[in-house]
Amino acid sequence: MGETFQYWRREIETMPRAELLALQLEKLKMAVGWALRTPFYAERLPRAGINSADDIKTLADLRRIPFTTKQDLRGAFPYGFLGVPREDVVRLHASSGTTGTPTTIYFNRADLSRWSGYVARSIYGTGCTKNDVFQNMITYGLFTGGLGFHAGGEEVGMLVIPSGAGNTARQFRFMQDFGTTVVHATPSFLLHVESIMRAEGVSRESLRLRKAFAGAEPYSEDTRRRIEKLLNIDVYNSYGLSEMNGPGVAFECQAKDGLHLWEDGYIGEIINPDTLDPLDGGESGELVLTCLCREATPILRYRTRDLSGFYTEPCSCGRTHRRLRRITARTDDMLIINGVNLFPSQIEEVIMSMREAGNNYLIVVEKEGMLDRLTVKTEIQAEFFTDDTRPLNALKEKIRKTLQASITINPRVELHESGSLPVSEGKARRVQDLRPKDV
Ligand code: DLL
Repeated sequence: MGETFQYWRREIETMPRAELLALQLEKLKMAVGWALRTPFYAERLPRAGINSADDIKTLADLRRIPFTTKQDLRGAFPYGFLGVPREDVVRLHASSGTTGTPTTIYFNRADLSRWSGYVARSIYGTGCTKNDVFQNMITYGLFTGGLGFHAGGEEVGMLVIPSGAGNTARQFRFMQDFGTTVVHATPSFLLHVESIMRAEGVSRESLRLRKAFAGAEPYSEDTRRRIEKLLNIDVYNSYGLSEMNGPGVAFECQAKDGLHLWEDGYIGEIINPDTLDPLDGGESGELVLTCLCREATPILRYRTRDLSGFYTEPCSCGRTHRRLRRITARTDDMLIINGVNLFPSQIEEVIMSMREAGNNYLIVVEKEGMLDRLTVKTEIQAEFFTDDTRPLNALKEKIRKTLQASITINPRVELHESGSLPVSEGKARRVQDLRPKDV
C-alpha cells in the first residue's frame, strides 16, 4: 500500500509485547488496589482470596478475579462501584438503560485525561491531525459518544464542532461554513447522509469531507463500503462502551483490518459465554474487558456480551496492540425464530450486499398462531422503485430467496421506498419483537 502510518504515542503503540504485558501487570495491580476501595469489590475480591494488590503476582492471576456483569452494576447503583471520595468526582456518564436501573460511571480529573488520551490516540491513528475540522454529529449528554470524542478531538488539536445528533439541515450548513473534513456518527445515520444531501440540494463537491468515525452499534463490512462509496470518504470502525469509559477502547488504524484494543488501558479476554472457559486461540466468543485506566469506578473482568475474537497475526501498521474482529453481534441480541437462532447482523449482511437494497431495514418478529413469523422490511434503491408490480415482485422474491439461503428461515419480505423507514437519532433500533413475553 505504501502507506505511512502515524502514531500518537509511538513508544506505547509499538511497544514490544513482553514490555506491554509487564506494563499491563503493573496497571492491573493498581486497578485491583483501586477496586478494593469500592464497596462492591471490597466484598467480592476477598471472597476470591484477593485482599490486596500484592495478591496479583502475574497476569495469570487475573483469572482469579470473578467476572463483573451488568446486573452487578445495576445492583450496586448508585455508588457501589465508587472508589474515590465523592468530592473528587468531576463527571458521570450513564448507560442508555432501556430497561430498569441505569448504570453509572464516575470519573475523576485524571480518569478524564486518561480517557481522552485513548480517544486522541485512536483519532490520530486514522490519519487526522490538527489541520482537520471535526464535526461530532452524535448525541451529547449522558451517552459517552459526544463528550468522549469531543475531548479526544480537542486533544489532537482539531477544530471540534459540537453539533450533536439530528438537525441535518444545520449539519450541512456547518460542513459548508467551516469546511468540515471529519465526522463522527452512527453507521445507520451515515447511511442516510447522502440521501439527505440530495434532498437538501447539497452537492458532494461543496464539502471537504474525507473521513468518518462510525461506531456505537454493529455494522457489516458491506455497510462500511456502502458509506464510503456514497460519501466518497474513509470510514473507520470505533468500538467502546460506557463501562470502559466510552469510545476509544478499540479502533481501526489506517490498515482498516481489525480494531486495535489499547492494551495499556484495557485487558481483553475472550470466553465461551456458556461455559465461561477462556478461548485463547483466536476463536470467537464473548469479549471480557478489564479497565486499567479509571480510578473513580474501577471495573474488572466485565462481561461485555459483545461477540468478537482476536486476530493472531500482527498488523501491517506496526502497532503491537492486538486487534479485535469487527463486533457484529451481542449474546443478548440473538433471536430464536421457531427454534432457529438468528442474529440481526446476519440479515444486515445480506441486505447490504445486494445492490438493489436500500440503506435502511427493519426486522419484525410476530406470533402467528403457534409459530413465529419473521418479516424483513427493506428500503430499495430509488432506481429500482417503480409503479409496476411485476419487477417489484421479482425483486421481493430475489431478496426473500437470498435471505432464506443465508439464514435458513423463510422470511416475509416487504419493500419500502428509499427514505421511508424510520431513522433513529441515536443507535438504530432494527428489531421489533412483537411476540408476547414469557410464552
Ligand atoms: O456506544 C460508546 C461508543 C460511543 C462507542 C461512540 C463508539 C462510538 P454504550 O452506549 O455503553 O457505549 O454501548 C456499548 O454498543 O457493548 C456494543 O454492543 C455496541 N457497540 C459500540 N461500538 C460498537 C462497534 C457506546 N464499533 C455497546 N461495533 C457495546 C459494534 C458496538 N458494536
